Amino acid sequence: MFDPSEHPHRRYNPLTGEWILVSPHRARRPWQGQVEDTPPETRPQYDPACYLCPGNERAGGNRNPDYTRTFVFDNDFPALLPDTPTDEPDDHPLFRVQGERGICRVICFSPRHDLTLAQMETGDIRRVVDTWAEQTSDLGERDFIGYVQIFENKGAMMGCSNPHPHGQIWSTGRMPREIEKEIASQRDYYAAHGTTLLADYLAEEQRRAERIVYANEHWTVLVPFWAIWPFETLLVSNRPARDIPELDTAERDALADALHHLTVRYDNLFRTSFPYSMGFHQQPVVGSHYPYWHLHAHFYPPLLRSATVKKFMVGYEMLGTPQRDITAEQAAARLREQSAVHYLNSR
Ligand code: H2U
Ligand code: ZN
Repeated sequence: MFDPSEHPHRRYNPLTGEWILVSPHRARRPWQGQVEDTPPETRPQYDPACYLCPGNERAGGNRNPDYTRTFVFDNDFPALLPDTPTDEPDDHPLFRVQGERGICRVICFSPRHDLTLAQMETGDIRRVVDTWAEQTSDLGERDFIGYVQIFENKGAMMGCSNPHPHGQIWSTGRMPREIEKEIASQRDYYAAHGTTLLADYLAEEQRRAERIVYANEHWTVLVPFWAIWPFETLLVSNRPARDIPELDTAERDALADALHHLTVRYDNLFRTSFPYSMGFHQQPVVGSHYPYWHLHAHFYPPLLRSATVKKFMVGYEMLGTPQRDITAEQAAARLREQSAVHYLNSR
């Protein structure tokens, strides 16, 4: 009889409408829990050579203010520009091209060069949540912006250029590819059931209680049933909120708390500053009818077995379908059992 902890199988991702492959028989050897004792990287609180530290000069001669909480600036090397022509100059159906407008910004999470979200006080993470909300509203008011993508790229392994705690925002005229997929899935689900896809998914995850990593009154952190990355997680607001600006005080506090608990557990897992790409999926800022949208964040971390052994998305993953060995249930159990105290603070 089929046993999902033993037999190779496919799992369906209802948010994207895509299947993934799970090969649990390859990961059955017992978990060693071994960590390389890599000495923690020590960084100064202020780095005179850092282009994100307070008071320092950035590319193009701009100087950062002596900021004390968060600081946002327009990216000096933006991938998108606000005044690009948006027509489709080539009408050949096999050579489609569209001009795309946008605004790119960088958000410093803290003036402290030596911190990360995992090491910041929850009250200071809460400032970051407010900044994300302000930025979503501010960019959303531009008539040429249709979607605001907030994200953080953390760690050299993810191609992040600077360890100073920071994230980015790319806002675009049109919908990004992942958002297009999630619009279609959430819209169709809502039309058929009258409830949001993630509200029903969350209720069932709470009932099954196998993949939940952390939960507070307003947010739930879990390894999604259809996770691709070994320790991928999904943060879901318990209420079907549609975007960050809509969150009330208690929900913002709880989001900061959930981010704190998740990032601390990530760091503790391999006793390293855990690399990842994370970002929020909010309702688009154009139009006004997104009752089906349910605010959430994805964390996509590359590490597999230790601080240095990462999963590669190559070969069959590139040419066929993404595949994983350790199951989502095993990954959730490992994250759940981590201490809620950061390992650097517990020596
Ligand atoms: P990462 O988060 O991937 O490290 O990128 C940092 C961003 O900072 C990157 O998009 C921008 C780069 O364009 N940047 C500036 O805006 N000004 C600078 O002086 C250096 C880097
Ligand atoms: Zn710095």
